[in-house]
Amino acid sequence: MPTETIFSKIIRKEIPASIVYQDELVTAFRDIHPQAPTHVLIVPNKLIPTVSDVTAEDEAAIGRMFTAARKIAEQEGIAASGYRLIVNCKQHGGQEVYHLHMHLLGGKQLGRMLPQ
Ligand code: DGP
Repeated sequence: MPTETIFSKIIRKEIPASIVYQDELVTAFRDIHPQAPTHVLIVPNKLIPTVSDVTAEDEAAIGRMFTAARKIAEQEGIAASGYRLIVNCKQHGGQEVYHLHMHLLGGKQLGRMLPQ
């Protein structure tokens, strides 16, 4: 069994977070250390540690992460100006929390995707 992270407690509302969207498959909440005016994390309600652990069974939840991203971008007023979606995977990807999540960043002109 994968080990739960703080994100499972946020999904179950056992600890506080600024939840902006939730349905039966995914939960989205504001990042505690925002790197842009809008910085929301979109996570599957099911504990999937990393992209490497995704299976065919998870395709509905993974697809929902994208439709949730579109809705949240509209709610946040950044759909027209654009935004960036990032999924970090394991050590070299810079993943800190081992509960799969998509970063939704926007609200300003973002810099280069990777440092030169
Ligand atoms: P990553 O490096 O891709 O694993 O990003 C993890 C993000 O999770 C990081 O930007 C900070 C955020 N984060 C970590 N702990 C908490 C928390 O307890 N609450 C919230 N809202 N965000 C958190």
